[in-house]
Amino acid sequence: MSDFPTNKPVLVTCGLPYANGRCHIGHLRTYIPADIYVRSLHKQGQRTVFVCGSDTHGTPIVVSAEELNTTPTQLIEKYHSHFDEVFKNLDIRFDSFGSTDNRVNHNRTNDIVNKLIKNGYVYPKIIDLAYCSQCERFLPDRYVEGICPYCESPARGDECDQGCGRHLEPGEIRDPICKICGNKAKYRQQEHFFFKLSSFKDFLLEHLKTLKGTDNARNYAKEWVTKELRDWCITRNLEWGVRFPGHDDLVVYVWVDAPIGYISFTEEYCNNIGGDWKSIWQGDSRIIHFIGLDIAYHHCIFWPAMLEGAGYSLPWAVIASGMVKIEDKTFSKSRGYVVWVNEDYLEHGFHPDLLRYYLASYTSHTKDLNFSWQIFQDKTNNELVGSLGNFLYRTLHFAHKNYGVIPDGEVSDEIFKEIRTTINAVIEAMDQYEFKKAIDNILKLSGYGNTYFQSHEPWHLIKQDKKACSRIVKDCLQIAKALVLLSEPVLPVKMKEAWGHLGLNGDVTQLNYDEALIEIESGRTLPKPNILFEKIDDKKIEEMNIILNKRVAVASAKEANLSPKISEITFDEFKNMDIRVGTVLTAQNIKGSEKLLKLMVDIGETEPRQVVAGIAQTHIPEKLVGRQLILLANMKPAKIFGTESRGMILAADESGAVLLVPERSVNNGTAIR
Ligand code: B3M
Ligand code: ZN
Repeated sequence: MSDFPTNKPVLVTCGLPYANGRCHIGHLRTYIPADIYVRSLHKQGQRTVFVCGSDTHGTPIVVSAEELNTTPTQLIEKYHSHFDEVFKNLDIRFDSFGSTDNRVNHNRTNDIVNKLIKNGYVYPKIIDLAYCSQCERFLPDRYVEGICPYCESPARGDECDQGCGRHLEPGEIRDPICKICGNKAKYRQQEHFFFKLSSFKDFLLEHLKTLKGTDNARNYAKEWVTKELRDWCITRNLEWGVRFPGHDDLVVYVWVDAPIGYISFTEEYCNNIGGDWKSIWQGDSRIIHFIGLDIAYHHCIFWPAMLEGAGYSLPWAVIASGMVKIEDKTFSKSRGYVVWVNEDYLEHGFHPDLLRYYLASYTSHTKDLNFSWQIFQDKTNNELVGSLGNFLYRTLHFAHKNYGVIPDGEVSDEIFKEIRTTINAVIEAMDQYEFKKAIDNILKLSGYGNTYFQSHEPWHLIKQDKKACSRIVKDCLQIAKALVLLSEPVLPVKMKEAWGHLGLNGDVTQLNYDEALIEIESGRTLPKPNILFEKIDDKKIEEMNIILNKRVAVASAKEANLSPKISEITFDEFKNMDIRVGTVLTAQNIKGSEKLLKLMVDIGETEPRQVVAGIAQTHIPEKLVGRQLILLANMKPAKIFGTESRGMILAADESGAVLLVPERSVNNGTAIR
């Protein structure tokens, strides 16, 4: 048995999803096992606080907001509620799903950063920063792309995401390119503030000796701490984020305020229920972080050093999962190897429990998980339908049909022994964060039950010796009760249903594993059971593979088209383009956008034409009024940043927009031939 329960609440967290895009099954690689783990702790009588929330700052947010022509606030609101809804639909039961842009997190971050400053762990330093002369701005993190100086792979500002995976400090990336305009960036000097991570080497080596969780995270961190521990730049030139104390032109690096979200979400939750968050974050509760291995550095090195430097409790365990592959290909949204939770799964009517089962039972938690629709069908049909579902249904159906109640008799000792062995094996596996192993033990009990039922042939026995048959049926019902309790953390919705089929009261999600060792009560009415798991048919899987293959094909075609291969057009096709001369009547900035202008243009029609143009960074609106320009008038109308645009201004794209204009003034509406 594990050394749980402790009498103090255990805090379990999951890495915070960036609120800049939809939830895919790669996200779920850690969220579902974490939820299973928390449910399993509950079944051992352990109190827990389970928190997560949206990561709402940093360049992942602001770059996405610009690309989507929206504001960071609108973007994070949209995707915060998206993730919150998806997690609820998948029965991932966070006690608090917060946002790092909540006031509590701004305040908590301020408290911690001020403590680090006061304790002498923060110092100013002039550094070289990528700067774009075209966009006239510094280029923090994902605003700059280039080459990783360590492995020569293409990398983005603060992370070598396609190569060695290292964290990159500002100024490290080679051949920097501005992500916004594509221009070569230069380096310019600017004062920033550093966290003295290097002074925590001895502390971290000690911390990593006692840190529990998975070896992959600990060993990765140990290697880095031993090899090199560089101070981290903890400020950025961004408008959006948590202000760095005393510097209105700087915000803290997102990896400062994001993990502090674990504390502020705990604070929010405890404040709501009248609990004491300090007993967790400044006490001796266990703090357990579930993350992807790609952020092990942040969680095993940077974060504990920050906590130590500011006088907060340290993580007790870090559990790092392997990555997700799709059809054995590296997960990649840009190449189409992605499975979206809503569009590709829930909206196709697949039950959430089936995906929970797949993601928890496919492989060891620290290994890479391959998702394929074929494997999904096989696991559902062979394991859930063929083993667990089959045993539960045949037992309950036989008992309902032949007895209508839980029959008399005593459950055999052999059965209780089998159940206890399974409970211990499941708890041991959960303690090792080996969810597949836990589920394999559950399936082993289900296999034992199927063999027990089959070998005693109750359908014959009932004709020869009803009393003996009652015992067998009762034994099988006890096994069924145990299976439902043991499977609830993985299959919460289906096991709630199954608990009802056993005619048992109470909420199975609130009952301990030990309930399985309490003899099922004879005489309780047994309702007619339904089939818990339906087979997934080939046609459905074929349909899902077509969707995935189409997505991959479109992505690769798009990638191919990125290379400038402009196909030829005929004169007729050119004649289909309605290109005219027009005069600008009005020109205004569009609220919230740095790039867009709304123009009203007279193109010789009764009504002026409204057009949105991405020329705000190269043209002053007032100076455009009265000027003639060239407009493609038969573009399909589009809504850009909430503003309708009916046409396109023609400009040469050479380090920003250079407007095409007629060589002399002509009538508005004059056609270009
Ligand atoms: N938002 C997502 C990632 O890099 C990042 C995690 C923050 S956890 C504090 O995986
Ligand atoms: Zn690299």
